[in-house]
Amino acid sequence: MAFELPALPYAYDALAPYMSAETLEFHHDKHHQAYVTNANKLLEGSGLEGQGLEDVVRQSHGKNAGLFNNAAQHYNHVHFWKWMAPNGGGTSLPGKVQAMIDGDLGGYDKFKADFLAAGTTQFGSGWAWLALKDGKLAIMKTPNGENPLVHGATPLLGVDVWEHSYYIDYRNARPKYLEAFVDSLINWAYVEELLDAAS
Ligand code: MN3
Repeated sequence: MAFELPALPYAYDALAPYMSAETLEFHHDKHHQAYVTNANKLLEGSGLEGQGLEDVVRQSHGKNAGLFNNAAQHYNHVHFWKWMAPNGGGTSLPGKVQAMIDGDLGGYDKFKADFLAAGTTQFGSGWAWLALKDGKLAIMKTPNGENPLVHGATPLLGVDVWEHSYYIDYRNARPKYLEAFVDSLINWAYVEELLDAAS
């Protein structure tokens, strides 16, 4: 079962001005496509053919670096497109995720500050995350393609901090990109959907 590049769930210009059509054209059509193409090549002969994407990610971790990097990035980007929506962000969150952010992370303002700090301090390429671990929400950061799946946690929200995600729109200003992501792009309905599925 070959991996496939999913279509973006919105038009290329739907996230402007926070993320431009040019960024989405390069990021989705070139970068994500390359992860899919490479993962499919590396899956052949790996012994993991026929496994689902999450299992390929977990089982290749620490054993098959090439396959892991590309399959994990495919997983991360499949969700990344859905973690954003036109008119996203804001402070009006669905009930369950709001309650857990209040209970586990000290409220929305502290969540936002800690999530931005995780993304800002991830040195080099990687991701910042809101994840469910042992029944509680946690903020995490990971290098390169790594994600919470390989740390026994379920990713609920992730932001790509590779330069290809923000350099066209924000140049070197990663903190501005992260702030726009939280304030204006997060698809909280999808975060709630993943939280419901995981708990
Ligand atoms: Mn990316």
